[in-house]
Amino acid sequence: MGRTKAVSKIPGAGTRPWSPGPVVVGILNVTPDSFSDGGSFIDPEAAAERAAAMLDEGAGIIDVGGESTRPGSDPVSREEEVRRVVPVIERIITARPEAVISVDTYRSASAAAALEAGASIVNDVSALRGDPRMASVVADAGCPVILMHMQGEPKTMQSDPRYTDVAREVKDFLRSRAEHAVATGVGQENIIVDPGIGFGKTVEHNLALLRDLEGVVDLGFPVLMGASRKRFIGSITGVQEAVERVFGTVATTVLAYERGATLFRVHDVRANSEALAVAEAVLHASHR
Ligand code: HH2
Repeated sequence: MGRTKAVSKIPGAGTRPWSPGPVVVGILNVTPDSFSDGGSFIDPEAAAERAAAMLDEGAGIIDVGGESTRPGSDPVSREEEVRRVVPVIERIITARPEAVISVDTYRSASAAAALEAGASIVNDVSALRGDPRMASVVADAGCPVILMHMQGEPKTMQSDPRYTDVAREVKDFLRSRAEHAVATGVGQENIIVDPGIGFGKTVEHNLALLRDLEGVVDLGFPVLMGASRKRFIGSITGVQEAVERVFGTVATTVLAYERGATLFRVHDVRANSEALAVAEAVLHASHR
């Protein structure tokens, strides 16, 4: 299933289809209703051009999604999701055969179609809870999977999120989902975890998760941070337009990198790549 990728070895961390060091994951929403870029890339040609631009700006992975999971959003059908993402993945791979693509879906059939079209990572915001067949699709493909924390469902998750200790509860959830994934045949080395910034969380919950990110990092899996342009940044900075929240986003990227996250799912690839290059040089005395 899918293509065989050139892989780089990260000592002690298995074989992964991306390079060592911080990785920028460029967001490509092939949707009419995503919260910051909805409607911009619904045309497959425009989407493929956007992917190429993000690769040129430093993205190591392109995350292609066909359904918005913003607060209050409605699900789309599996057929519609496949119809949106597959032609885009095919176009990206034709233009850039070396591109590493993740598919942002919780549906096993959509994941399987995307892997067949050339994706090589599954980004599942439900952490394998949304579809009982997802774990076996990922296990059979032998591909990496992103397991994300979410309290509730997108339609209602922001109505009244509650935790006693958000950092501990998110960590415990991710540990148990990783254990479930391994029990169903997913390779330990193929697991990436994500605290799910903005998914059933208040501003304070998001800030606590960023502040105490080391707890999630201590699980021993690569950690992905997905704070790009999200509402909590606007509520701190006062920037109402999501597309203008780039400076606040960069702050989250650098802080999360310093705390041990290594993958950064962002809309503004160049700004975050440059910030990470400087952070990497300071923290690890390494130039790219
Ligand atoms: N956030 C969104 C979607 N997918 N996947 C992971 N792993 N982590 C995230 O934080 C995450 C995600 C929501 O952001 P976006 O894709 O920009 O918007 P929308 O859901 O409206 O398409």
